[in-house]
Amino acid sequence: MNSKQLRPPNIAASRAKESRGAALILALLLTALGAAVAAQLIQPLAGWLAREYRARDLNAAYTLADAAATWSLTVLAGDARTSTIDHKGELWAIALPRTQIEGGSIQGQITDLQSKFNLNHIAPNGLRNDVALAVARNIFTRAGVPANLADRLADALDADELAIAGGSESLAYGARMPNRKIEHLGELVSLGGFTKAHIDQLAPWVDALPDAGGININTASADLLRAALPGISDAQWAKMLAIREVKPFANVAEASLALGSAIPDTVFSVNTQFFEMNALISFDLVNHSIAIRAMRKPGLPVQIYHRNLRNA
Ligand SMILES: [Ca+2]
Ligand SMILES: [Ca+2]
Repeated sequence: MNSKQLRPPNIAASRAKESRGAALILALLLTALGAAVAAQLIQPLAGWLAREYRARDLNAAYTLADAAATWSLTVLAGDARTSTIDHKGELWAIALPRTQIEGGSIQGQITDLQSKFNLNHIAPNGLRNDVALAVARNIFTRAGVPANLADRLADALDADELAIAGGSESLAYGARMPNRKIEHLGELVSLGGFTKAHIDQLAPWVDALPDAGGININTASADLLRAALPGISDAQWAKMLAIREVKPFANVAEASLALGSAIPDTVFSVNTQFFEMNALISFDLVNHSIAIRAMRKPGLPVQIYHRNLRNA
């Protein structure tokens, strides 16, 4: 029953038909057997019907989840054909409001994962980017997480065995560092020093993407930009954000000009390669939330690299 191809063509109609069928069976049972005996049969029948409905709702949810994934890939591919920058005025950024569909509803939204700071950008291909590390330290501080944990993370990500503070990483941290990128924020705890509370504090500001990729200056929140680049006056930020509101930046140099201060183009960009699509799919007996992460590399088809479907 789990096959995605099994979605009935008309869920509402077939359900109504089955409900009528069930009522008819119950009526016949009551007449033929008398209420006392029929009651014993109703319980298992009700359980069977609930399972049937649930299976059908699950199939419909799977089908819709696939449709939502396909839709987001199509929107992102279309965007790549028509623009070289990414900003919140584009089609992909428009949320799909809760929409009634046959027997249920769907709502969804694509978000730009590079509107946050990508922790793996601290050491692209195992090579530490010290400007990105400085930005990480600023963001950690703003999030209330000790800045020296950004150094620990940098040592854990970079390929070498030399601790930033000097000496070997094994000696500095009491254990050999993994020397590879992280796949999700939860991994930070395994590096030592980080707590679950630190991860909760960092989560609004950072993410872990499967590859290097800097902060998109067109989509990052004002709060994140201020945290990443401290020491710039409110007036400068206000001017820069007002310009961005009217016309997204075509490159980082343009953004630097608007800000009146140099923004490092080794950490910031004006486009995005990693997106997440979140959808909520609801039927009578099934509520599913779907999260899909997609990678859009220049010149390549948009690819799903992570998929999570769960009961909401
Ligand atoms: Ca775009
Ligand atoms: Ca290392």
